[in-house]
Amino acid sequence: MNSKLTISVIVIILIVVTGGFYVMNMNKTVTTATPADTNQPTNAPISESVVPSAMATKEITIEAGEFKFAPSAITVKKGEKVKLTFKNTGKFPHDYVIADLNVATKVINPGEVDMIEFTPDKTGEFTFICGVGNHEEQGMTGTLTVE
Ligand SMILES: [Cu+2]
Repeated sequence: MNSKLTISVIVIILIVVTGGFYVMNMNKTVTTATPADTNQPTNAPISESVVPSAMATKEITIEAGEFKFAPSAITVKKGEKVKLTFKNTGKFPHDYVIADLNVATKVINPGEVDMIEFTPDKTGEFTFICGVGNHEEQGMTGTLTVE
């Protein structure tokens, strides 16, 4: 094995890899968001022009207690990204499961919050439940409607 040739090849690979990282970092710097205009109200809706190629994200908060979800009926659109904040306001651990859509939060303890994101890819009515113990039988169910 020619060791000079081997070293040359390694050096060339290092240059290519380093150059690649440099270009990737350049792109990151360019796409970094600028701070919001301080004159704008902080909770102003994001204008649709910010995300021209995708539908806006639907943000939903669901609270879990004994033994119910609030709200227990939710409607979203097919293909719309759903950002779900799940809060346990009860006294027992709870989770949130939509088996038909392969969606589930972690089991969280009282006072905890879990956040998940999913994009429904089919329309219909899907039952969601709490999978802990017999909470489903005690009333922890609801319906997610995908239009
Ligand atoms: Cu539960």
